[in-house]
Amino acid sequence: MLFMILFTIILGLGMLTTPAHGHVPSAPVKLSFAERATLCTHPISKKLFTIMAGKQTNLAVSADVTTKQQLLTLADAVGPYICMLKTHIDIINDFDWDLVEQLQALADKHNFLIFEDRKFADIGNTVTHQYTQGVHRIVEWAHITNAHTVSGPSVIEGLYAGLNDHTKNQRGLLLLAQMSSKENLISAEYTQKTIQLAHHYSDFVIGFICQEQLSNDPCMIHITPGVHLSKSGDDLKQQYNTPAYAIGTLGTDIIIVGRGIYQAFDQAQAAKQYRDIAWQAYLDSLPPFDK
Ligand code: S5P
Repeated sequence: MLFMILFTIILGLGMLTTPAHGHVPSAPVKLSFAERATLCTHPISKKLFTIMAGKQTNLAVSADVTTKQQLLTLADAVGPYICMLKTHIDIINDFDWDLVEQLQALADKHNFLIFEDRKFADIGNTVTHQYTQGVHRIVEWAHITNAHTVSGPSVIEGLYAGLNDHTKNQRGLLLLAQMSSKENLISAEYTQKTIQLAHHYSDFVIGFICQEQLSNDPCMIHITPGVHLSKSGDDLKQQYNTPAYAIGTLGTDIIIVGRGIYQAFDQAQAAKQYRDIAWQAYLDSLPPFDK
């Protein structure tokens, strides 16, 4: 295994930035999540890969519900099947700090990370305040958040400035390198520059929100929204790929599923179904000696 890890690092270093849009030629050796947990030093990457390998799940549920009770009920129902719960905390009508505490208790109970999908996009000074202040004080409870890179490196440095001695190294950032919506304005060059920013700030940036594998650095995690059991869309230009296609063909690590799960009659059963398909696609993508 040591040989494999060294080989992959050497290979990865040669291919750290690969062309966006158009597939990265798949690396001859793909590491398992367990191997990546051993290799990666950022505590949040390590924790995430460890959870994924231990619980056997590469599913994140997007909890786009609008009341405290709906959010807690969903988190408890899908908790056993997910590595990460993604929130849009600003759509909760009756938000209070008790919700944060109950969510943290559920994350401990079921062993998943909390990802607040805040999509920060302002200058550094503003995002420091948005991350740490206001009603939600995201930095205090979300293990992971994300940012657009339209304002350049300032957004990353501003969020990093919001960390204190307690949260430093206990928070991870994802960069939006691609989007799922039809006719979005992200160009191949923007994606490429976002990949470079991620590598440059890898003591804080743990990966990407993207539509395909973008980096061969095994410590960069690829997380993909726009996933549904059928290749389809909605009437507001969302575009869906299937779980098997996202993991198996596009080479991503984690799928994000929202309506496909929280609108299901049986949320737990739907989460299990998505988890089973996505996990099998991951297993199928590993070299035979790693399974
Ligand atoms: O490109 C993106 C990025 C994100 S984070 N496309 C997305 O759809 N998302 C988020 O993923 C979106 O904000 C929503 O919370 C979730 C997709 O939800 P679904 O109901 O369409 O599965």
